[in-house]
Amino acid sequence: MLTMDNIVREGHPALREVAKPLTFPLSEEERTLAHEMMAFLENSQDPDISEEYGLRAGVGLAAPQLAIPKRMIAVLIPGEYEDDPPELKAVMVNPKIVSHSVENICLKDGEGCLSVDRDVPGFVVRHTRITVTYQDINGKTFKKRFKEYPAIVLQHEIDHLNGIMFYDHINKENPLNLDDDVKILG
Ligand code: UDB
Ligand code: ZN
Repeated sequence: MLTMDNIVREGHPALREVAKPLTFPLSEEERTLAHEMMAFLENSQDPDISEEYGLRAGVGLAAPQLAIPKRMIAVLIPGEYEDDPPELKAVMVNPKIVSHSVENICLKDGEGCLSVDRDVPGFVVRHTRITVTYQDINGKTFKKRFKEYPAIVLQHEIDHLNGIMFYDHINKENPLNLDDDVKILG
């Protein structure tokens, strides 16, 4: 199983590369990767398993974080209440933001990253709503709209496919500067 030891940290060149599109059918290895990435998120959100293996509770993971330069992400956003079905559970292959809102949003407490072992304060401004095209592991194509928290997570993960880290979006001079038309979530 994947643990924090499999996740590369800032400074590793894999996090700054532009990942390559996948072609179908996926190889056996690529299908296994998809399942392992989702299993990591599930394990990380399980209190017993995460404690036993020292996992941070993750909502998203991108293949470049495993030093695999391929355009694959996994997202697992829990439902509002315990035992609710997940708000979003998906492995997305070749995800692409094809349109987005003019309105922007950011998380009240900023962002962190499984590949970043420090607190980086500052607002990370994202699009409030996005339309994403992607393929599932079988090559079926989807076009879906996401808003608010799921949209933020997807933008964070798709950034990883393009070598972009969350703190690249933080205003260097004034990290807590925010245009007054940006919505704050949380
Ligand atoms: C995370 N987790 O996974 F609302 F069950 C962050 C870390 C960096 C703190 C582990 C997170 O926000 N957990 C969380 C939030 C909830 C409910 C819950 C767990 N990521 C993903 C990442 O680093 N992917 O590359 C960072 C998030 C910051 C904003 C979007 C993704
Ligand atoms: Zn990240």
